[in-house]
Amino acid sequence: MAKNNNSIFFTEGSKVTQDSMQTQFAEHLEYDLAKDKNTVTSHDVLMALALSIRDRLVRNWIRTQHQYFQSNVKMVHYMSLEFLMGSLLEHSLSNLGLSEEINKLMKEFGYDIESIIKEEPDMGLGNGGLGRLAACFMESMATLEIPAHGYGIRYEFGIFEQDIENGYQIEKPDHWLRYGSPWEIVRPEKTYTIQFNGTVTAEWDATGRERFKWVNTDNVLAVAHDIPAPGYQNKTVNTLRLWQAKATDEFNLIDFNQGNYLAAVEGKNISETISKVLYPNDSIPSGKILRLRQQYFFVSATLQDIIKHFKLLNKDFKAFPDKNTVQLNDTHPAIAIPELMRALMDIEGLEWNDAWDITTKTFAYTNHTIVPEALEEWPESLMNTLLPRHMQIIEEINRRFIEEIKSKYSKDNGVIAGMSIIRENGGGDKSVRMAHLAIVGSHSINGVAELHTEILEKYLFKDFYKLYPEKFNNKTNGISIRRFLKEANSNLSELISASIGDEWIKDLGKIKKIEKFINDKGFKESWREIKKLNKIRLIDYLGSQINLQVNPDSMFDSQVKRFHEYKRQMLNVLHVITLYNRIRQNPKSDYVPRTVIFAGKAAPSYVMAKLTIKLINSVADIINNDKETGGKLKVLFIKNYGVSLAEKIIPASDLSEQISTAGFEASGTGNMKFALNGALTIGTLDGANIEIKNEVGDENIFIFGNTADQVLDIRTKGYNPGIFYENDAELKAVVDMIASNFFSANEKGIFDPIVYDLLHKDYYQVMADYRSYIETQKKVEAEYMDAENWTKKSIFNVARMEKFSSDRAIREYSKDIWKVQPMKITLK
Ligand code: NBG
Repeated sequence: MAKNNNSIFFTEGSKVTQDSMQTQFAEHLEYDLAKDKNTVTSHDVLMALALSIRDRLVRNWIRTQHQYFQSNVKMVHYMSLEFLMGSLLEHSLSNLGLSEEINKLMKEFGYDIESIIKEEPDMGLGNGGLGRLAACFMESMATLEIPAHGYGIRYEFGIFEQDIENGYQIEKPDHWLRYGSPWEIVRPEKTYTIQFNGTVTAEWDATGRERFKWVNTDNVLAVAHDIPAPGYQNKTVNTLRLWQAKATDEFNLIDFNQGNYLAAVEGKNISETISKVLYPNDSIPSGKILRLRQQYFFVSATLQDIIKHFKLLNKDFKAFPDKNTVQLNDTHPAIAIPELMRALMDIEGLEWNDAWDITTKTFAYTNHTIVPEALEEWPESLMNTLLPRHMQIIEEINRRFIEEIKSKYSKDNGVIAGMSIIRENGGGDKSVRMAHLAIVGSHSINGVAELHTEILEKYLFKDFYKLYPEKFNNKTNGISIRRFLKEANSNLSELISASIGDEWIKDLGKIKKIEKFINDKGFKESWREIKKLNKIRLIDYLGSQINLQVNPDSMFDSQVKRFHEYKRQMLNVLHVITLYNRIRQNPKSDYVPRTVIFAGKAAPSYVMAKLTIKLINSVADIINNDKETGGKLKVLFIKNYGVSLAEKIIPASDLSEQISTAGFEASGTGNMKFALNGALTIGTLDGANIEIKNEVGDENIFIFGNTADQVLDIRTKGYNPGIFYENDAELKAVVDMIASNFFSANEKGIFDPIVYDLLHKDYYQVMADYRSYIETQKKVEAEYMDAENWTKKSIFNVARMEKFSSDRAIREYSKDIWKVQPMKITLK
């Protein structure tokens, strides 16, 4: 692009001084977008601004990559099928330290930065916690100057857009790339061939060794698209490399030669579907062949990329694990284990033992869920067709592993069958347990909160833990402080910085200093004022989407996360109906006005989760239109939850609902985001809630319900939810209302499956925790009435969040698992 100051964007008499940012902006508008001030749209403004910001990132990006290369540094490769990045403009501005300057500049040009930011579609390449964690980790790795790459798929369609029609969730495609992304840079030179299907041949080489070849395969190309991942106000810019599937040029020759040109081209479309769409399932399996193709596609491209890079700088593969460490984000990329084995043996010519040693030293595996249906298994028949060489390798890994079990651990056939990578399902039907493969092929296995890791060791992977105790470790999750406090809650972040300085942004331990203000009236008033401003900002942001009056002085009580039965949005609904009944029965009593906020998507195939969304909307309809409840209770379902919405809802919330059945939420990260923004948690002793409680102190959190041990105990002894219904009049009234179509007069019977489940199954023990939850909500109200006291607790929550910074998590991964050191980028 030409660099001059004669852009047609500047008009005569413009007050703007033409320094480089202004020039860049104007030039991008003119030369990249071919617009002048008469034709410019808000989308053009976004693009031009983003491209100008990217220009600023690029120099450091090149320097960073160059310095990594020059010093042949050990790299972290974070392999993840999901990266829920959210929007990048505001974040890049903040990390570059340009927010104020650009604010001013845009104002001078007559634009409002807020609306430009709103224009950017979220990069929603993930479902929920797991994908967002990957994004927070990218940010922390860059901030801590850890040499790292993220590797994933450039889905053309990210997580679906959720609409609500007549209370039901409707899914619409998320065409985030419709008008192109200003952030990505295509790297045609980084294109790799990915093989599928075909057969395996074996021949003896000159040294008398059997060599395997994977031949007659169907090939697809993987093309790299790079996104910059900048650190907070340093020079590090790491890379998020996303692969796009492209057809090879090898047309189907038979079709082609017979003059059937179109049929020949059709094959191309099929191969390109690999990177079309993200599977919208969170903690439930898809089991689809395309999903396995996606997994292998990005894993193979990534390993080819890593190996190619390695060979430019190193000769001996033994050094591979000293230069590379790969973190497998759940089992989704676990096929990387046989793929690296294949590459090392079949392509690079290494022997099994050497290849295995390198492989296990390279990989580390993070488990993110114990929900049994989410543990991936692939049918052997599918693997044999799609990845025949990998299936052979897996069989050999398993054969050797079983030998190891027998010699070191147990000869019991039951134990062996339970640990085997290949599950025998009877009748010759077999499947590959990806978690077992990941455990056997990695040197580290971690859970994401203390309780979760304990559950892995004690139950889910008990035998593996006994066999390999040294492999297991805990790494409690964390969140990006920059994104979720500094950017999302700029008012609070300014108040904090004005009071204690801004070191907390890079070192969250420093935020403790705000504890000295707990008795400072002015500080506390500002604290409350900011919460109220954030509520108003949220209401404004939602605009016409909500057609009811929301009271910014009411308690904002939020449960925002994916819909899943174990997360128990149902329990929250039962509380809402209970409150409604109490208000109707005693309208004159004192109530804390509440706005109960729900947001979240359900997997399109998850019937119960979708029905829960419908129930919430139906309950909201009745309650919000009942004059009796008026200012006391409102229910809000905010549609299309995503990162940008989270950044608005969380800072506006007073109460954070973290009410999963104990033992099921591996960690949770929303819980951390709310506490960091001064919301108090009502929650079970589950996931990271336990650690939050330990940090903030029992008096600053509301804990209720059965513990994980009790939940298990109840289940083992035989659980009868009907008893709770019979013995609790208030609960009975609530369930009866749902059953008698109080909320579904026009669609009678639609909630019958919910009622049936609550009374007869209730796997997640909603009924068992109801009473304790209701009583605890009562305590919440009492505490909320005392604003001074509540504010104190809110401050304590924020002050004690050090542990939940993703910087802490990344430091632990770097030291304990990856063995990597930070590298300061010094190149000029
Ligand atoms: C989710 C867990 C959360 C956890 C995130 C990040 C999956 C499969 N798991 O509890 O449910 O916080 O992972 O670790 O998305």
